[in-house]
Amino acid sequence: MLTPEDKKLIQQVWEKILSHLDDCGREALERMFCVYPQTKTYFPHFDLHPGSDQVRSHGKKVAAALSNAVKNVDNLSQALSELSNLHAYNLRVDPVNFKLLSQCFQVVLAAHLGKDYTPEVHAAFDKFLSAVAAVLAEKYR
Ligand code: HNI
Repeated sequence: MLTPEDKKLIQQVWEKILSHLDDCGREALERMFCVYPQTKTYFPHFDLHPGSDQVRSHGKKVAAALSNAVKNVDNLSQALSELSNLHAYNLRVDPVNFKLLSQCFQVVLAAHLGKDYTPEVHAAFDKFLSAVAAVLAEKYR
């Protein structure tokens, strides 16, 4: 459960990284493909080299979806409903992979925020990204 304090921290951090959100999305994907190469199997149609146009543009989409989630943190199921359908019914991404991308996104945040990535911010994002992942996976059964 995200506390009011968690939500405040998430919104503050989001403001801070807003100007390079697209980079954060791209970097998270680059980390995921490098650290967990099995995730590349979902993107056989992409050029997955770091910095490729497709990785860049996909990073932008993922970052925009997360922005939408931050804005609708009290109503994630509804806000992410279409994405949840897409991942469950069309893409059929194994839900274990959501955790992997979440973890990579956290590392990107930590690298960008340095000392501002406090344990409290870490905990808040861990809860938030778990909640996003739970919604993306909720249509699987
Ligand atoms: Ni995901 C497409 C958001 C996790 C594989 N994904 C999208 C799109 C968004 C998105 C936004 C674009 C939808 C559209 O075009 O309408 N994905 C997210 C978010 C997370 C996530 C917010 C988790 C936090 N996706 C994952 C994971 C995988 C994944 C973990 C696989 C490892 N996603 C895909 C694939 C596509 C996709 C594959 C389609 C790409 C394409 O353009 O063909």
